[in-house]
Amino acid sequence: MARKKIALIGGGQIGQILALLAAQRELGDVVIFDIPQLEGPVKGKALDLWESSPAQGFDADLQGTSDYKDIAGADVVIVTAGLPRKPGMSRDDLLATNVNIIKNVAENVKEYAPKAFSIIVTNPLDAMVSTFHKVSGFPKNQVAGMAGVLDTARWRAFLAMELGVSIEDIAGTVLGGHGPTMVPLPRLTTVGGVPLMELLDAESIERISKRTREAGTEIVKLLGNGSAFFSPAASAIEMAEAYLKDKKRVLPCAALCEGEYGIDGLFIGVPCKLGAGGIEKIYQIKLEADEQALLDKTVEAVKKTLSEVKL
Ligand code: A3D
Repeated sequence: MARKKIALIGGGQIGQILALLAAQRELGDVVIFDIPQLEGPVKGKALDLWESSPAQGFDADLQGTSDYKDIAGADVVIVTAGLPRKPGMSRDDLLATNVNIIKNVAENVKEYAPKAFSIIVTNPLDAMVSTFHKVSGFPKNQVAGMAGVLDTARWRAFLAMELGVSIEDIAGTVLGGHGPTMVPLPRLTTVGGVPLMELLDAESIERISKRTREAGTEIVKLLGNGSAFFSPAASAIEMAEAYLKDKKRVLPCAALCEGEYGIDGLFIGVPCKLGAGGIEKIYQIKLEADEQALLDKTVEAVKKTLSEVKL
């Protein structure tokens, strides 16, 4: 069986970790695309990583390029092209610059890899995935935004830390837009089957929810120049793997809602089934009134950002 092909659009901080993880997991051959000014550096990153394959024991071809022709026939495209945040910036501050980048990326992916399952990571996430979908004209199941997997990973990690238990045993989900209005769902979070709300008091849960909502900003402040990259890359690879191996994973993704949760025509984080058909299903949760109110708030925030996108 021929190897799959993974095209990474953007070979910066996240792009390079994506390449490493895709190669280590032997998901397929990897092409790292960046702008012509960075052709040398992405070729260097690809070659350096490939030269680590004897020590790491993986078989995968790695190529750096600034020619979109090289992504032809990709099975998966992961888009990280665009500016990241600096301390003091909100994700929405990136909108004007990144929307033009995503337009250009979508046109080229449409031309050279029209069958690829496309995972968007660029911020502001919900507006960028919507822009990519509109410009590419791809079917809705073929386009997903990565945010919920990361937001949920952070929620799970903070809870494991608080409770002193294995990360493997925390299950839960975070809904909504990728920003300060995202909605962790404590009522539906379990620790090895034990309801979280029987293990922690309301005050502790609110403290951890708040840290989750602000987790990206916490990293931006610590790094001082740029935003998180290991955890976003690991999260996007989880989605790519679910698609390539038809795993039917249930993961929160920014997906196009057309009636689900009463949301119409908006990409936003919801639990999805991810398999060979891309986004195969959106799961609807019966929300309590307070949860629905938080979801309504995050929907308004995403709509507001989207209203500023000029295509
Ligand atoms: P960075 O290291 O700057 O890499 C971005 C790369 O995109 C750079 O190498 C640029 O040269 C390249 N690029 C710029 N314009 C184009 C273009 N037109 N075509 C192709 N490549 C281009 O950033 P990063 O990797 O740290 O972050 C990438 C994006 O992901 C940013 O927008 C972040 O805000 C975003 N991000 C999202 C999350 C989510 O959870 C959604 C988390 C962390 C970062």
